[in-house]
Amino acid sequence: MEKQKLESKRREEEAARREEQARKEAEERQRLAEEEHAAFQRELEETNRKLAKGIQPVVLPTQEEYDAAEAKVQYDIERLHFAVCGPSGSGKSSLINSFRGLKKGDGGAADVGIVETTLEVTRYPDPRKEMPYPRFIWFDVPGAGTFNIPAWQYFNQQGLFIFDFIVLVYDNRFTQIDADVLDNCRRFKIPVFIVRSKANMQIRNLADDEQCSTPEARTLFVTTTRKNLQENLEKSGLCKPGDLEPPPRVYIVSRECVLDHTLHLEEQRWEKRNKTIIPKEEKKGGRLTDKYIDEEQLIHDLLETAYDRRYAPSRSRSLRVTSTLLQAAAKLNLG
Ligand SMILES: Nc1nc2c(ncn2[C@@H]2O[C@H](COP(=O)(O)OP(=O)(O)OP(=O)(O)O)[C@@H](O)[C@H]2O)c(=O)[nH]1
Ligand SMILES: [Mg+2]
Repeated sequence: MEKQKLESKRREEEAARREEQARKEAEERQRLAEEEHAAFQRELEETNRKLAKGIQPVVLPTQEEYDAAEAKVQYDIERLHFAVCGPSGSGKSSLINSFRGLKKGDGGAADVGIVETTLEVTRYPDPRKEMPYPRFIWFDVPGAGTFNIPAWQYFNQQGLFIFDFIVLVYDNRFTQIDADVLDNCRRFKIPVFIVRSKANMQIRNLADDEQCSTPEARTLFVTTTRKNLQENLEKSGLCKPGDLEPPPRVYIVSRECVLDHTLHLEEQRWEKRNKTIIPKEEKKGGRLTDKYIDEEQLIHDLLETAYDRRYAPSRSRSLRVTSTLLQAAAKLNLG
């Protein structure tokens, strides 16, 4: 009798536990649904606000476009995909070479030139053998605003929404196309690095224009670039007082210094692995440190963000955001 009572009590407790678990799961489903609904509402309000202002609404990718972009870049969940994009001739291919420790003309290096060179999204796996580099794939994305790629279609047509990171390169003026890329990166929650390239050339030109010394031209170039980007971000509504996120920063670099620092890091790693010091005169990297501006910081931040991205469960998050946007697009009939 006693045993029966105990058994029936155990069953009651088990039933209560299951009921509690089912209640919690239902609550979680409800919370997720509300979150998605809220995200959709925000997107809808934003689109309506833009339509009311006469601004062309955001064109969101359809599921087919999303799948096609994934297939085109051979998206691999185990890898990290860096898109290097920006205006034609801004130095994207040169930067990819430097990030990969190569210079123009080396085997496997991207083509570089004064005419429009990169016309197709081109895939460059990182040739370095040590982690995390075998996970990195660099993508050279054709320039925006050229004869071949109409500006307004740039982000979607290049399938930039698929990438894990975007490096946005500009060499001259920060334009509306660049601002649109940033806006889209925020929408798709893609970490973005804004890079002002060809610093060495720009500083030389500025010293010439202003008839000043190289150090003076360098200070002027750095201050003006940072101030100008900030103003442009504010003008495009990408950075407002009271924003929770810090405003995006600009990394001012030259390809030769990016290469110099990349080679320096490689040599440091080699020395550590082999417990040997490379004689100073045989070193290829670390020779131009007095010319560095933001090269070291850029490489550091790229690696750190890649590390966070690799080990945080954010990939599923980005897919969730994408699916929310796709639903929003379907409801708005924009996709
Ligand atoms: N001085 C200097 N020249 C650079 C630098 N980076 C690129 N260039 C030059 O700028 C020109 C364009 O460089 P690319 O790397 O081909 O530029 P891109 O953005 O890939 O060009 P497209 O593929 O045509 O869009 C070339 O003549 C390069 O040699 C740099 O850091 N310093
Ligand atoms: Mg190129």
